[in-house]
Amino acid sequence: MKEEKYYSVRMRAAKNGSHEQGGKHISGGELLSTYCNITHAVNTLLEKGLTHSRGCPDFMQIQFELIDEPIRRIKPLEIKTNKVESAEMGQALSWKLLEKCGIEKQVIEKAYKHMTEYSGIRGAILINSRSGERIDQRNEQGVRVSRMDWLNTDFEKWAKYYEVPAHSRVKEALVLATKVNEHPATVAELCWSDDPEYITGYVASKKLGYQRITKLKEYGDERGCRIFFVDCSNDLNSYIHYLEKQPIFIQWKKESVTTIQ
Ligand code: PML
Ligand code: MG
Repeated sequence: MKEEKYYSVRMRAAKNGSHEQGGKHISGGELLSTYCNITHAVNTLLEKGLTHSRGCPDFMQIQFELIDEPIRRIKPLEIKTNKVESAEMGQALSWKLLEKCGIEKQVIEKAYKHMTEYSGIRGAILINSRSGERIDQRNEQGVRVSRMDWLNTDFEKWAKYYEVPAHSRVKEALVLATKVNEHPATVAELCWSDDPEYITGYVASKKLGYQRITKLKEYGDERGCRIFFVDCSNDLNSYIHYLEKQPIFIQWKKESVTTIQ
């Protein structure tokens, strides 16, 4: 049976002009949709961009395009929620987890510096997992991971099973982390939200799964960023191509549950 055709639907919103004009990044979003569902997908992203706590956008772009390549289906990373009482404790835990992924202290230190320097950019920044140097050349744009999704019905079953809030934010972050960490060149990912009203962030890797940390910054802080620690001696361009272009659907089956430490 031939698979139904899917479209990648994307949104980005900014304030004080477009991103290209130096406007402040407000929100971005990614969905995969069938042709029949495009209106719904566009409306979902429109609503997301219009209601973000970073502010009201005066620029928004929503676009869709047909996906020609076959869509890969992968299972979500295992999830663990680490409850911490302060941002300091949360950050200390993120260091510990990154060290468990084999990343040296001085590289983590550099990553945290990048985090402050590049906070507010709309894509992720890629750093060499051994030196800590930034390796993508995308400046304030960063690399935007795209073409991925998870059917809501499947996600909701998963969220119920793991007793995790069935919020689109958790879904979107886990979809992205799963896609990124599926690639053999990704050593780990560190993320905290640029939403001033959202203080939960995470460290993710193949081995550790998706490790949510309930407090990584102070409430009201607009700084946030995604950093991928990459061991990519072979081909950075093909790595970036995977992040931007490889279509991925997350699929979950209760039978495939494994546990992480
Ligand atoms: C974001 O705001 O997009 C990043 C949110 C990361 C954490 C999501 C969660 O697991 O609660
Ligand atoms: Mg955001």
